[in-house]
Amino acid sequence: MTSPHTTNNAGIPVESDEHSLTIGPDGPILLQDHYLIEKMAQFNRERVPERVVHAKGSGAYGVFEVTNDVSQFTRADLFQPGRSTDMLARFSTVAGEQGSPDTWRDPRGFALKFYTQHGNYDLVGNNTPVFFVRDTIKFQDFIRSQKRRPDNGLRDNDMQWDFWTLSPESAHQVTWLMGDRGIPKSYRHMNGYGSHTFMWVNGGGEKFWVKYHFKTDQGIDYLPQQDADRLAGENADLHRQDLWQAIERGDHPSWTLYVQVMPFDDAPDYRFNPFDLTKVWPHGDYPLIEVGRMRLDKNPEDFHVHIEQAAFEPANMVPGIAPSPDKMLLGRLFSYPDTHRYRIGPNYAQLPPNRPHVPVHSYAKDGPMRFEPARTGAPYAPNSYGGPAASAEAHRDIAGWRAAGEMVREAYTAHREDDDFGQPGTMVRQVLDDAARTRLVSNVAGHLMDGVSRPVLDRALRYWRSIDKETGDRIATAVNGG
Ligand code: HDE
Repeated sequence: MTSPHTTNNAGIPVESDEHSLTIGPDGPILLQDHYLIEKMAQFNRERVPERVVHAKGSGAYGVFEVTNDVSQFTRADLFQPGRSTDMLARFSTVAGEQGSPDTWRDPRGFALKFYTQHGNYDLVGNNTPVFFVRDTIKFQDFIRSQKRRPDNGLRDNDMQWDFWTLSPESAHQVTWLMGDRGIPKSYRHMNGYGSHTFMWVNGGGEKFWVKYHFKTDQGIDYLPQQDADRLAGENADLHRQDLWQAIERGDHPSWTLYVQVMPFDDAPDYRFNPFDLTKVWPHGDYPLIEVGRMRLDKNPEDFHVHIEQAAFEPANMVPGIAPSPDKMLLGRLFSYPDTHRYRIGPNYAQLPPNRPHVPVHSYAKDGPMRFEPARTGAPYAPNSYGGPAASAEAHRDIAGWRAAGEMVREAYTAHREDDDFGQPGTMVRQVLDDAARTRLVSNVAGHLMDGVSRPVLDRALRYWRSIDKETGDRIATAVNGG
């Protein structure tokens, strides 16, 4: 097969990719070498800004298939019996930049986009069921404490522990992060969680609170700290490579989706605030109900187009699914489309990974890089020319919860177990075995001995003793060299 002739971006054959146009061999370069200028200018614009968090990631396309009948809980199209829905997944680390190692200790993003019959449903979760903070207003401070210092551009464990120990609601997520699951063996070997509580609404208008759990069918597996440190130097792209190669060889990774369902009226009297993102719902209270399976079977044709420009947004909820009063989730509904407009551009929703697989009848028009023509003749609503009209039926789910009262800035305190250290303590004592507890102690001590100064260090030891006295004492002994 003969290779095609190179063309410029306008499809015109070019003369050379080796020599620019000059006057004589030593002469000045000519401005009319349009192709040279196009090449340089295009190169200068190859990057879009990396994501401010979750910059390093990898993804693939796949299919979600329903395996159980949950229509009694939701009318969402993608969860109806027999349904199969195309989807995109992107996994990521959180704090590292684009080129950072895949094996650094960090939560992992687990972002999903389902191309449903009622438009895109995005479930933008993590590989952990909880988070470090419970109010959106703390997120920016939290992330700054985890990323680089403004003065020397270095990451700094002192800063991390300073923030964590001054924010005791972080204890559950920090315990999780410092344990085995803080460094998954690969993206295929971790679970995914919707993390927040969401509302589901069935065909009869009945409401439920739900939490999503995607359990890996490859089995949970992790990397010990020493192996992860070594691999970070040997192959920074280990998890990207693993995912790509597994799909290429036909070993398509899959996850089984389960939900926990809480009856709507249980929420006010539950033992802790069910909308608090630092808490899990014990399975004894609300057992897992199987929903379906997602399988990733197609690598992206072009990483930049399909993965770098993928734009996930928690506000993309389809009929049958709605937000809960989780303050983190509510903040995220605003933040994501805002970042996409800045990072990718205002018409980001038209790009291949973001485009719904159903027709768009929006009145949006124009703007930079618009390439889909507006499909409405009269670009305003209401109009007398048969333009699209909004449907009260489609959005009845959103008007889902009652709220009344004064404007307040208030902590959750109304429930019996709204404390910060109870659930992480249970995790250490009842979920981890002896060997896992020993690795936790060693991971935390190693981290604390790397640049954490007093008084932050003392506060960190008190924090761990509040989670679990014995574990805290063991960490103190390791740190103080006793
Ligand atoms: Fe994100 N987060 N986040 N986040 N997040 C972003 O969106 C934000 C939070 C998560 O693969 C950003 O496109 C706020 C929780 C994933 O493209 C940004 C808050 C959870 C991804 C943003 C949170 C997540 C992001 C950065 C506090 C798990 C990567 C670039 C309320 C349940 C998605 C971007 C992908 C990315 C904001 C907290 C998951 C800045 C304000 C909690 C998986 O918009």
